[in-house]
Amino acid sequence: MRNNKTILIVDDVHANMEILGSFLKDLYEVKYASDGISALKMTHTEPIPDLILLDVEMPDMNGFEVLKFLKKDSKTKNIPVIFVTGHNDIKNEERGLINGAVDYITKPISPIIVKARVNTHITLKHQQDELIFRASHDQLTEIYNRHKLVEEGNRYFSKSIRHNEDLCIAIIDVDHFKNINDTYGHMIGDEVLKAIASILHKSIRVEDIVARYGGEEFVVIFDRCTIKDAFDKANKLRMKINYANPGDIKVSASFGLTSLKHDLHRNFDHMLKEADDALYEAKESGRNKVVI
Ligand code: GH3
Ligand code: MG
Ligand code: MG
Ligand code: MG
Ligand code: MG
Repeated sequence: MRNNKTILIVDDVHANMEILGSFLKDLYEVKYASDGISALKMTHTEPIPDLILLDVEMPDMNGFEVLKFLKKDSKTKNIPVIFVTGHNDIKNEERGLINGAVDYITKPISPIIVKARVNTHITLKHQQDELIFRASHDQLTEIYNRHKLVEEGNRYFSKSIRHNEDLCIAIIDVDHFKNINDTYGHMIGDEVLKAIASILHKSIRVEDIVARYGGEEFVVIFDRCTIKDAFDKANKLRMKINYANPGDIKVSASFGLTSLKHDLHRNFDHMLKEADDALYEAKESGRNKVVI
């Protein structure tokens, strides 16, 4: 059965590429590169390969060098690499595996063995991707979960301290959400949460972060953003939520906003605490507003 996975075959000898391609192309999308440089380029163009079959002996850049570049780049370091080579000495196999190749196949190749090994590593990679996604995303809204928020929050915090940059965060809490559940039912409540998550996700810049913090609470991280700009952005988000009327239901949310004070804040948790205090004030003073 054919699936939507892509395999990149890298070999300087055209006939070798064709042999491998001939029995993989019915099962996978196959891309070809005849040298290291074009192979590395192809790992950055869609469709990104899910697995690479890599020759060792190639002019200009050999397979080990290609592997080294792949491992150095966070975007490509998790693509499984299988060496397919005429070198059947143990030193090369050791070198390939120690440097992070998942497998090492020597010629002459058996199509059945190549297909089986490729299938094993494609499956493992798929399962790993699935686990990473589930560990970092909220199931209902599919935006980042709290675990990922804390991880990213700490990363943004350190980066902002290091480069002396502005950083703001908002905690957003849906107003009287319990009433929505009580009036329309929990399922409709879920749809409202999904709609709000989608508004937030679509409205922020790529460098910003949005996560589901808890039940009906979200956090937005505004990267390199002054408190004045973050206040404007938060108000725009608040109004978008007002105008959304998901399922014809009127919803609003309160925002607690804070900025990183380089001399005061020691970690991301302190910012969360301060944003939460501001949120409490927003709730106390009438809801549907942004409080700093
Ligand atoms: P306030 O304006 O003070 O924030 O009032 P509220 O009703 O929004 O706050 P409260 O904390 O009393 O209620 C939050 C509700 O959110 C209670 C809980 O059942 C509901 N909730 C939490 N998670 C989910 C969820 O995943 N789906 C649905 N439908 N409801 C949820
Ligand atoms: Mg070669
Ligand atoms: Mg709440
Ligand atoms: Mg509450
Ligand atoms: Mg609430």
